[in-house]
Amino acid sequence: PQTIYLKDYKPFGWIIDDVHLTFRLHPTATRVISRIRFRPDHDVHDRPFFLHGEDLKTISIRVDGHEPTIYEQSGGITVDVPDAPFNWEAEVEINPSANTALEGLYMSNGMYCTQCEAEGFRKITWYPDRPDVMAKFTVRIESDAEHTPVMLSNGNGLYYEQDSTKTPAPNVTIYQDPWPKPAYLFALVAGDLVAHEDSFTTVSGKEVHLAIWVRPGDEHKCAFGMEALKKSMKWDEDVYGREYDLDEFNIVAVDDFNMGAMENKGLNIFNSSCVLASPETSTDANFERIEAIIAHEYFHNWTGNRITCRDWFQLCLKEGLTVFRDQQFTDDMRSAPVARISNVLALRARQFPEDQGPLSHPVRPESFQEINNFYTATVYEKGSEVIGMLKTLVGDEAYAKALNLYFDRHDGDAATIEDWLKVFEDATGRDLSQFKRWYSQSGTPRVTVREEYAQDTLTLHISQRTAPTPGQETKEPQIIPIAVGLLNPNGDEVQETTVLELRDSEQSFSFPGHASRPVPSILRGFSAPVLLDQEIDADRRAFLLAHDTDPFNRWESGRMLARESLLSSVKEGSAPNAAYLDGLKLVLRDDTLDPAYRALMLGQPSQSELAGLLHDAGHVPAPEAIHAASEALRQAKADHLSDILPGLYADHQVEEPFSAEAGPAGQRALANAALDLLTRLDGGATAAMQYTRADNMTQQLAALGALLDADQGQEALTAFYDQWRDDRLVIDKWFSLQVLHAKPGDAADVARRLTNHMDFDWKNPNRFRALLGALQMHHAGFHHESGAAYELLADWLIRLDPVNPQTTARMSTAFQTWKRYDTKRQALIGAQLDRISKQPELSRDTTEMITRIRG
Ligand code: B3K
Ligand code: ZN
Repeated sequence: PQTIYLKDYKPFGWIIDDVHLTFRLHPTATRVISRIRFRPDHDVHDRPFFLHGEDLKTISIRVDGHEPTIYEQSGGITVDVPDAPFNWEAEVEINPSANTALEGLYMSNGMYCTQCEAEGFRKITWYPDRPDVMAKFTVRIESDAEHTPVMLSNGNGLYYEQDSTKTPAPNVTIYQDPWPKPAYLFALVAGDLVAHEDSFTTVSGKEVHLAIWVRPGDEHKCAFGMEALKKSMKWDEDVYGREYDLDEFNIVAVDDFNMGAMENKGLNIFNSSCVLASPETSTDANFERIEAIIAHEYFHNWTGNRITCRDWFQLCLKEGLTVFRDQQFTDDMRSAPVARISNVLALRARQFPEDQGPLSHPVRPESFQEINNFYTATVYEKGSEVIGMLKTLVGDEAYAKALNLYFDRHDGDAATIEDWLKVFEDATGRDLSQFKRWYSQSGTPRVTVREEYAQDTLTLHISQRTAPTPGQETKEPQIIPIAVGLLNPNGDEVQETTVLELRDSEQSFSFPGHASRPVPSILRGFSAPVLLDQEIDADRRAFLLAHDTDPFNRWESGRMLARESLLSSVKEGSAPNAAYLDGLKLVLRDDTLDPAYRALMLGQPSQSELAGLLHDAGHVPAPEAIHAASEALRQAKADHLSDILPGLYADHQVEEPFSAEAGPAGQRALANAALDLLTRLDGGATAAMQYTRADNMTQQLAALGALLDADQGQEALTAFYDQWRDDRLVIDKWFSLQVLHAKPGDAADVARRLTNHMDFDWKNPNRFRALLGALQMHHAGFHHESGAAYELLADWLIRLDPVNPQTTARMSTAFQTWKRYDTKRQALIGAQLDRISKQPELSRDTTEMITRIRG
């Protein structure tokens, strides 16, 4: 496959004013007619006229009414065109039913839908399918009213005509989008859909018609998403001054979708799992995720659509910023400390392994073979962290000023990271050239802090170092904002949070005037996405766990105690740390603390996180030992907290009717965290009771998981299936849960058995991920010494690749950590990687991933 480089960027060479598309829908032979007006871009008019196209059956192509000379190229055509404005007309035929890759125009349960980002529009018609070519689209859709009573595209609906006197009754709809956009934001949906409708009046008084479109029968699952949408619209006006810019905003739920959702202009398309919600079928975690994703896609209207990316290397320009904005939104809607901890947990679980392994790449990559492989935790989540650091460094006011400048200066542009940083430089007068390294250097910086106390002064000697990553042997120092506070030995804060700017490889920062030695609380709020090494003993951690005024660092102290306790039991077989258990009990007893926060306190580092830490410290992680230590710590917590668990459980039962708000959700989270431990004491008695009484999915699923842990779950599992067999999203949970709660030695077998279940519809990405994604999340099961799970996953990746390369490539990241493990496991995984890469016609997506993972 060909490698594309950022440094080779060249503009297209022509400008498009208008695009007119006509779709004559047919499940296996859809006709797409395009009429486009091109004119030379005189600044850069020195290259052949190249249009992308893939899997298109060309019926006709005309340039100014004549058949032009066409040269076929890989991935498209070059065409002889005049050196002056001209009219392009093409008719192609495509087959939506055969499109299992779910990219371009495809069918999901009899419904037509599209996914064009990143490069799917080229599967619809000949076009310059690149984000820097922006045009106004008018779309005419023709079909019949019986199969596709509802037809939607971007922008505003202009014209509808259904003629029921004819058979089949024709249906014609025209949509017009007044805003120029790149082709990746194009969307079309047609099918038998029903709407949950509402409206929103914007700050300047314009009424916007809102609709969430679903299959008949799912209407009752739309209300929560609609509320989330209205809150997002209001929040973007209040906080960023951004108003919506069309007469309608449509969301469509689709069952077969490669990722979460897509921000197509005025017509967001969602994986049904990321929009449909009801208390009976969705967990609190689902509700929270749905709210965040609806917000994320809506916020893209300004950060992504009005201002888009010049090329795909700039992906973090829209994704990092939009994640940052949706995280701010969640902070405002829910508890900010709880949200921050959850974001850091996700960053450590997904981004850190990526950044510290063979797939490490900068937030703005410099080359790729398949851009879909770069919609990563690094581009998204680290991309957001980078913006958070920028905001910390310049301050809230300057951030707001820079953002206003960004919207003013770049509205309607396809912009770059240079443009983004320039608005901050212009708004603040600050030189951001060193800061830019966060975009170009990959890897997680390791920050080491040494303390010195003399003459009433505490000095922090701080150094930074980033290990080499693929393609980047040496690293330059980055600017790292380190938020620090100081506590005196009584636990009172004597220095409130201040931000140290670490710029050099080594720097010292002094805090004079402390007659007794203060205890520093370092990297408050996780002010930078780094690894922190600190000389600190268990007593000081316990002190911070009891007294830190920064909620993130207070949680972090407990986390570090748990981490150290686990690592020493894996390495030295030591018993769980008493300071941790005592400290935890104090926190859990403190009723002034938010239940959701206390629930997070009860968690402990995952087994794969521990494997990474052991590897980091020069040990070879043994998955079975890590599993045993994790289980032992859970049991120790259950024993140590046995006197308070029943109370915690009982006091956090929600009596009021279900609400997905943060308050009651936090109570359920704490009760369920207590249940998990209680089950280790009562053998599942409480869980069985909860299962019978549960009237919402959060409680039903937690009870079922606890019962499975106690080996009491078989009956409930069958009942659960019978209850929910007709609800795809719930059955996804049923698949995942059985694998996640299997014994390590059984996980692969359980998963293999489930692949034979009649409901294992493996071409549906949600179902595939539910089962095989759960297997890779079960650390001890996936890495069981038999190698059975490696083989099973490889079998299914090989099977899925010709059908859906994007999902296959993404799921192959399960192997990215393989070099951490012992030689026997490396040989087992290596053999599977070889087997995958030897498949004839392996997709470009999977080839690139496997090649990078093998290193
Ligand atoms: N922009 C889309 C992701 C497209 C992924 C293409 N493989 C969703 C989002 O980030 O909002
Ligand atoms: Zn996004």
